[in-house]
Amino acid sequence: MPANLTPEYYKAERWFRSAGTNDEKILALEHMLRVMPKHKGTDHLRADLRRKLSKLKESGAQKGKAKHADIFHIPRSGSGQIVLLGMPNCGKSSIVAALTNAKVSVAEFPFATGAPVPGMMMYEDVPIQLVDMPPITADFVAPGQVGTYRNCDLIGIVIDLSQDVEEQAGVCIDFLESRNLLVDKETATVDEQGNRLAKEAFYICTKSDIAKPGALESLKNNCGRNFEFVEVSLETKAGLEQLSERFFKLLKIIRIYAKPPGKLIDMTEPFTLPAGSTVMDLARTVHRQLAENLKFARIWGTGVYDGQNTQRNHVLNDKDIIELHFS
Ligand SMILES: Nc1nc2c(ncn2[C@@H]2O[C@H](COP(=O)(O)OP(=O)(O)O)[C@@H](O)[C@H]2O)c(=O)[nH]1
Ligand SMILES: [Mg+2]
Repeated sequence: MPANLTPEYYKAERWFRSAGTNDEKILALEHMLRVMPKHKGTDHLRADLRRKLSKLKESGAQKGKAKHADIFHIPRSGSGQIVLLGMPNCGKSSIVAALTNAKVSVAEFPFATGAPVPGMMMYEDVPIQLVDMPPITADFVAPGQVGTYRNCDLIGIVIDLSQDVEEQAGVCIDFLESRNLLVDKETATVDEQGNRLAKEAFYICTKSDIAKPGALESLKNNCGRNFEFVEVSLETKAGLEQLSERFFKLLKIIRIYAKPPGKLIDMTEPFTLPAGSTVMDLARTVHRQLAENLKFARIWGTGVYDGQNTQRNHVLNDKDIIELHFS
């Protein structure tokens, strides 16, 4: 009986073939099993894929014991991790060089960047980690590279406005879509362990100083996804402040200053929490064990009276100041 496999299945199979790590292969195989049509004609294939999957999971469990270095694994630090994606020479390294003190190589020749390079930038008092990446092209993505994107908080798609923007957006979106890396209605955003798989993305449009006429309009109108975008020039530094601000907004985090009872507020190192977090979420972040003993909290900030007593489920706003009282 014919298997009658769908285009969606073949897409998942391409993802599997290009996967550079066991973890990525497991994700791709699980997706293949999910999208495979269910009928007699696919029984053999299904059994075959299940076998492959359990073998991979076994070998992953064994390997977990031995440490092996994965250059594409960049441990998160700061309040959020943003990883750049783009074709050769689009300006990825220039962005990281302009905003952080990381040692990246900016060059006129392609493939100057061979491995991810993380740097730390500040948006006001919030540390944000920015990761420079090797480029991708329509035909080449370094094996393992997808892992860096899988692990991040936000993807910055870098588009060179002096080149063909539709081609660049096409290559980048195809890379992300074919690996289920983009948040949308159909894509599962978390796996069984609760790890986030799909990400938000946005465009960073570079070289605004030498942009082709109409490049931005063409990106807005002809490139499928309606991502937000920021326009910058690394040459004139125009737009860099807006870019940092956008990073903070798109990470969807808020900062909260803690005021120990009877002491001064620490305005130097805010706690950062996902937007929508409550007083109780903050208590858990400040002190996991004591959180349940939270007696009351006072708040100074948006939409409240100064020093007002507040409920455990009160939703916090960016820059609120909170005094937690534990019993
Ligand atoms: N005129 C202009 N040149 C830029 C800009 N951004 C990057 N470049 C140049 O473009 C080339 C490639 O930049 P690079 O950051 O190495 O690109 P990457 O391959 O994406 O990391 C370098 O020669 C940069 O100086 C920009 O905004 N304006
Ligand atoms: Mg580079």
